[in-house]
Amino acid sequence: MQPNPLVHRPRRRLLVWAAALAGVYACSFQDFSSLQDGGGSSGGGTSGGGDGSGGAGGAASTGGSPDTGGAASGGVGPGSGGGGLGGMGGVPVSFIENGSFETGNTSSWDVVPSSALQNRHVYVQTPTGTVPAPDGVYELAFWHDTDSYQVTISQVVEDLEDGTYTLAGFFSRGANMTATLFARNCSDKDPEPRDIPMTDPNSFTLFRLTDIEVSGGRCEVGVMVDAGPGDWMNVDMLTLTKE
Ligand SMILES: [Ca+2]
Repeated sequence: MQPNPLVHRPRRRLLVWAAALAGVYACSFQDFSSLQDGGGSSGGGTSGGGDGSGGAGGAASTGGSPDTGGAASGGVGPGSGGGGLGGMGGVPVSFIENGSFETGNTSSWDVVPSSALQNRHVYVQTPTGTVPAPDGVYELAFWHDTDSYQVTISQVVEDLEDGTYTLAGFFSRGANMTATLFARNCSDKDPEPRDIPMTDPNSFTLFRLTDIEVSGGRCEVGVMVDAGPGDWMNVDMLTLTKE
């Protein structure tokens, strides 16, 4: 698989990233294009629930909209500092660790309740259907065949410059569940959480929470799910970028 553009990389690899952004790594570049150009979604769809029941396959792609298009003003790049990548064409940095779940697990994320992992209400998987993950080989999945559950997966990002940020991700989900994208404890005027809409089950849709004001360097971002038996959502490529 091609290098994942969203995990943190040592800066000595900037040339590699530059090559990736230039389109040498076509697979990754497709995702960047969606982010940069405001295209609706990438990837070929969703794998459905943990048993693969939703994986209808297909290379569906949805168009952008004001709500779902364009996660960042200029794409997402490597690094964990706050300085951006001067001389790299203004490529913004995603400050989220393991936002594409390419560790194969939920490392760097807080899962509440933690029993949701043991109970397999949420887990990292390789797609179980024919539809690839939007980025890399792993995706986050919420699904259980018999349980109703609530779970939050979040990450406290630190050492942020004061400013305005956007949280974005690729989502594919079925009916019935409630899922929200949130940012909290970022300043005294946190944005309202946004409901992640139901999507075409055969595609991922880029969805974002904008105008996140950060003051004081810290910001907690994540996804909250309230689901019943059989409800499902797959998530990939979560990013937090400075606007
Ligand atoms: Ca991934």
